[in-house]
Amino acid sequence: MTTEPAIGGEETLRTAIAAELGRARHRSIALTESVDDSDLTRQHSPLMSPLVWDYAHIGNQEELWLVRDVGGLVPLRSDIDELYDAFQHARADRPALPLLSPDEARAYVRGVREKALDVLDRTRFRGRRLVAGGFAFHMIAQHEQQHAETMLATHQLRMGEPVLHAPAPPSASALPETTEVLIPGGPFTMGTDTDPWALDNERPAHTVFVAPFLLDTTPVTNAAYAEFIEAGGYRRREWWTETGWAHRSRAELRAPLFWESDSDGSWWRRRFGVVEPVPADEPVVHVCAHEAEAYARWRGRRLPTEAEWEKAARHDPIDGRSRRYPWGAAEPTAEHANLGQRHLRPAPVGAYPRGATPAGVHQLVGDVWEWTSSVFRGYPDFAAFPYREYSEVFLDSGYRVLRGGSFGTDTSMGRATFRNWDHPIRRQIFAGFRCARDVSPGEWA
Ligand code: AVJ
Ligand code: FE
Repeated sequence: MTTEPAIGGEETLRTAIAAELGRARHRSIALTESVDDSDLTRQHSPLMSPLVWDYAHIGNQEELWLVRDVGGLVPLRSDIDELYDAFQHARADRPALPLLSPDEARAYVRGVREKALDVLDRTRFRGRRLVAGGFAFHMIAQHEQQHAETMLATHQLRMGEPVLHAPAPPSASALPETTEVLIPGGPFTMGTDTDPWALDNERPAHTVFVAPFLLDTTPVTNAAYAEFIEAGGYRRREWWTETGWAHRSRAELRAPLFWESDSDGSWWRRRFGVVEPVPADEPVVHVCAHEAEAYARWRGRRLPTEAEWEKAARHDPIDGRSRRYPWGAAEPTAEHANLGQRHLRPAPVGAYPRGATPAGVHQLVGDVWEWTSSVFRGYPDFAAFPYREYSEVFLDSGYRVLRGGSFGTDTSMGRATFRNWDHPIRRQIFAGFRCARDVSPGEWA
């Protein structure tokens, strides 16, 4: 079903979309203006594009979809499509390309945005599925925000003095009453048909049966993770999967990325250029899926499946329906979740009691992406829309699903149907995890 807003609704939607595009642009400008040209064009890590590539790529996607496709306008620069096509050049090779200079990139994205806003002004949000309900515009705003998170990860990898600043997150105000809760077994609706901004991989809505399981009420903290290290977590093969152990050996993993230990055994971390003691009660971040699984096995736990995560985050056992957010239908505010780069770090566990589920699961959304045990697959009857390269080409290829968003994820992707994915070995993303376990016979009868 397409949504066909009334005329008054159409103006409201147009204003809301313009605001979302503006918010995304404000953020990408902040991420690129905070460093000099050499930092924009440099390769901070072979895992990442130069910042100036992300910036021009944001403009290029906007040109392809909003200016050319929706607007039917002539290209501003058809000569650069190939340079900014993510499938043409690996991230590591991008610094060597004849990219637009920082000033050229700024002029380009400004020019594209001017045209895109003209298109927005004269587009009726009906008819073609691409524009129904304003979808293409919101897709492009989400695309820019996703690259803003990627640029934030590049900032974290950048060496040098701090250039980004943000207030500290709230402190813990109400710890969950228990360390784990029972999520009852039975069916729930996973994915969505009706969320206007849901991307192709979140569709369609379908019923999934989930066996009863226990889920931790918080993500795993740095203190808990440090205990795992202390217990020989990185030295004891029995807690790792075969693939995980092989990777831990090859990559010589010894602690989360960006951690260093002191001679007295205490842990320090580098965070956006600041070296600081690792805070005990924040969710651990910058671990790969293999580290998460080893930790879970050590604790007699496992990672939740993607379906378990989504059921815990959305299923309302009273009316049987799936909600948009763990706390209900209200749009995320600063009280609900640590999203949107409002802070440059995860908040301590217990900092967002208002964002908890009715069953008492805290911080499912925000703070850190949570690794799941699920490989990225299409839901039954998945259909790529509007392009195969957003999701389809990544399905069934060994990518692991991450859920819930991080402190660096925009609120527009805070909905509990949103799916992220990456290689299980990746650690530069803002990823942590929480543990789950099966219900043992006789327990929670
Ligand atoms: C959904 C975060 C895995 O960055 O590769 C950006 C998002 N897709 N441009 C990615 C995306 C196209 C994607 N992730
Ligand atoms: Fe992209």
